[in-house]
Amino acid sequence: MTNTDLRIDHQGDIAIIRLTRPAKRNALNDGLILALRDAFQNLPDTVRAAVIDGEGPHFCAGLDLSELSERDAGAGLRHSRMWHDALESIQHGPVPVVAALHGAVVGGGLELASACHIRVADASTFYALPEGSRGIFVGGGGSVRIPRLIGVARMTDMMMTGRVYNAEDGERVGFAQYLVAEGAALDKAVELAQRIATNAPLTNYALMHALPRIADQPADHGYFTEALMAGIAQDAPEAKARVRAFLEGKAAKVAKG
Ligand code: 1HE
Repeated sequence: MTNTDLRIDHQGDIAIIRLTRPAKRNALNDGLILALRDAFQNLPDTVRAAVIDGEGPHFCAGLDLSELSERDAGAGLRHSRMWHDALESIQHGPVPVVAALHGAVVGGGLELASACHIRVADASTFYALPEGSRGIFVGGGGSVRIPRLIGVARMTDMMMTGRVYNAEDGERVGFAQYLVAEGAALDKAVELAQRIATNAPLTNYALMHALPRIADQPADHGYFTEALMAGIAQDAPEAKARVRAFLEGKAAKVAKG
């Protein structure tokens, strides 16, 4: 399916997936949500990592509110499940995803960012959940993912009081793992994606699929899942080759950060 509000560019083994609806601040209408889902479900096998960014002054203004007014309860439920499906195809999709954030990262835009594995924010970024003041609730998985980043208390505060976090405070509380100068988020996100793409695919798979599930398990189950994943990962020929390369002095040492 082609949607002119989404563009996919390839840079080596990195896919750069860009929201291109700047006149509407990249607000996510149904067509754009389905295009995002389709993009992640159909990434070519050659892609090893992806970056999401947004054209114009803002990353994403969230749900396209112009589509909200006519829905009844049943349609609202199905709409939310459609978002879940799309954002799930990012979080538990084929490759790690780095979000390049700037300007507004609000409502469903924050839900989209939360479904990515790494978030890089530039100094213009701000985070908000205006659902509280619009009389609605999050519907794109935000109530599950956002508390895992910043905690239930902070999310409650954002929705109850309309609190907006700036870029610096957003990094401090855990929205973004990286904070960069204004205009530098995309370059940094691509740099990180390129680094991630050099990992063994099974390691990236474990980080995307096993780690968040282990975090949700009771400790005893988590240890067991970890052991299964560790056994599977170390059995891969690529893991053996990488360890051998280190032991033979042919692989990079860990350098001081
Ligand atoms: C939109 C949307 C939108 C902008 N749906 N049309 N999200 C919100 O409540 C955020 C609403 N948006 C804003 O607060 C501001 O637009 C921004 C802070 C993001 C950007 O401000 P600014 O001054 O740069 O742009 P603007 O002039 O407000 O917007 C430009 C146009 O985009 C304008 O349309 P125009 O026809 O008058 O040019 C806006 O109406 C339009 N626009 N945001 C529709 N969100 C799965 S559930 C998720 C639930 C939610 O996400 S609720 C939160 C929705």
